Amino acid sequence: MEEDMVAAVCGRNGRRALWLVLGVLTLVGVTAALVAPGVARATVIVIVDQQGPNDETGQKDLTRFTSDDASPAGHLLVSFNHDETGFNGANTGDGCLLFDNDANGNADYVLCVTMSGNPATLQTTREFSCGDAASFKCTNPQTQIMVFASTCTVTQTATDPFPVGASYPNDSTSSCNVTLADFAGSATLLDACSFPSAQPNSDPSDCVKHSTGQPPNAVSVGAFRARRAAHGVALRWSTASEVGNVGFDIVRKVGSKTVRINRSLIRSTSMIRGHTYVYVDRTAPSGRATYWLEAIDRSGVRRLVASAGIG
Ligand SMILES: [Ca+2]
Ligand SMILES: [Ca+2]
Ligand SMILES: [Ca+2]
Ligand SMILES: [Ca+2]
Repeated sequence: MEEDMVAAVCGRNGRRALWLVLGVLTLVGVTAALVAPGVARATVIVIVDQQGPNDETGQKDLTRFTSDDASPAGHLLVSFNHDETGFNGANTGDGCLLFDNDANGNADYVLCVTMSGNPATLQTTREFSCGDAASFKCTNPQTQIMVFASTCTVTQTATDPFPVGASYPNDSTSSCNVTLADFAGSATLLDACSFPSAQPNSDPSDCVKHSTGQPPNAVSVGAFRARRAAHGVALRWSTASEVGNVGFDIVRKVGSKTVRINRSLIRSTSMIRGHTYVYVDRTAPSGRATYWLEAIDRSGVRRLVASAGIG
């Protein structure tokens, strides 16, 4: 049963509550396997489309974005995926990464990629400053930044998070090395969105987090992280809401082999407020692995809501 031990801790008191849980575990003689200080950092945070697979069609459909929390100083390594691996004729894939640099949750800058061809390749990379009035588009005044140092590449990668996605497991991935000096020295990645007509001040066609029409999943996951710990891999996730969600399963993928690592459902601890969960995979292999977090709602519908990799 120890493998199924989950700590559920609320918001701002999370750390204190976590150590309380650790203390209780020690008291009852359980080997502490939850997050220990000094463990290796996860390198990549992955957010999958919060409205699920294929919530938009064709070139509009994005599937995920990533942010590397071990990026070199002065840079931020980020990426986002188009579900399609290529586009026919004059069609283009247009998507932007939206960044906040003053912590108010609205976009101050966007870095935009246009790709074309089959398989899709990079056509242009553009940067804009924005009006800081929305989290999902570059509001006016939108000003194109003509000289910048950030760079992007477009390649096809086997990172489609959705088995029912187009050309699974392949997506077109825009990988960007953001030079923070372009963005007045700091930037937090808010979202990735596709836009019609390559105009980031228009309403988005599809975003990874912001809903563009489809109802959001019952559960909204802010971040899902995997970190190597003393007794396995510690998986930590936070939710903003869990309305109608009954619990979670975690699936580990190594090579082509997938296995559910929790023996019984990891139950949601709240139906309204968000929580932070920690689960330790005690049988984690030493090499690379990908973890998928699945949410199960009251109707028994399960949705992939996040994934995380460990090297
Ligand atoms: Ca999508
Ligand atoms: Ca795909
Ligand atoms: Ca802002
Ligand atoms: Ca979406």
